[in-house]
Amino acid sequence: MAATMRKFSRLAATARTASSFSTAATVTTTRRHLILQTASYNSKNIPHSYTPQSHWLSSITTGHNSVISYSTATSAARHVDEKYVPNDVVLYQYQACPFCNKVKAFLEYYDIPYKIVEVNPMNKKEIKWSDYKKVPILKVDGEEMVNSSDIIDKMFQRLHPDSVSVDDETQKWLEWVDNHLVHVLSPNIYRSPSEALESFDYITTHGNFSFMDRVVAKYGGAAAMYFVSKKLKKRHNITDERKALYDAAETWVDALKGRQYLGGSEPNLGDLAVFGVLRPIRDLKSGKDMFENTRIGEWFTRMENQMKPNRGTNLPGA
Ligand SMILES: N[C@@H](CCC(=O)N[C@@H](CS)C(=O)NCC(=O)O)C(=O)O
Repeated sequence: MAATMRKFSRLAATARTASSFSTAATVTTTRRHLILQTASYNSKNIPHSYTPQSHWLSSITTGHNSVISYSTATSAARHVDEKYVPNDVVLYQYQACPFCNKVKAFLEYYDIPYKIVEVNPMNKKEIKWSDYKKVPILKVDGEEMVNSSDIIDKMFQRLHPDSVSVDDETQKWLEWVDNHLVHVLSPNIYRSPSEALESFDYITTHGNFSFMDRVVAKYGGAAAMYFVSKKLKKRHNITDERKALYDAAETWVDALKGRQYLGGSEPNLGDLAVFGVLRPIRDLKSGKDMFENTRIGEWFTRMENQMKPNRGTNLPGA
């Protein structure tokens, strides 16, 4: 009985995890010291020499307690004032977490080498050492960084030490991602029993679960999240979740105003944030529907091509 209760309370934790796709506290971080990416173009900048070739699925590796190593190419840095290369970067994450994927998009775009520790959402034993109970957590040369927007702010400052403020347009879209776009995701990916199962199949296949936890989480989590997503819809005043997703995608394409990226000819932090949170739904039914029914596909493909390819190999447990 006690064991069953424990299982259910862990399942509830998994459902909470999944629901945080959409319920995470509203974030309105002010990026006080961020730099306009374009402002840092100067003679010190190292030019691009990029070979677009990655597809996001290529970065997915499964396995329990897996640490996946991502190394960088030796080639050019992005347009940064000075090349900042930390020695040891570890991302504690859930593979399907939109906030974690935001951080990953940033690291991959800036060609920062990092390792991944896939956290088991049922016991979170991999992050027991931290007081922060969520992911992403980024450890940079031993320093703990939490909260995706704050992590990106900090890392961006280090890449661009001669900082100026982020421009208002980018700031607006960064807040839109945290306050709107992420909330549209859960009602979509858990929309129907079959989509909820598809999502949990993805979550449990790519996450860090024991065999039994995987089975329990897949079916229990899908059922729980199907119902939770209806509540989330109400909470965020969403009536038609697909329309909300399509509208968000179209809103973003309109925001580009015909530019290749929000950042112009190169992605900026706004592009990376939108791309990061949409990446986990890319191959789910909701993501496929979004690509079929909106104009976002071309920009998304351009962004995929901006990511560094995964050259990593699986390493033994964390
Ligand atoms: N505002 C945070 C939200 C982070 C968040 O809610 N993460 C979820 C995973 S998507 C989480 O760890 N939830 C707590 C849990 O799993 O118990 C951020 O941007 O990093």
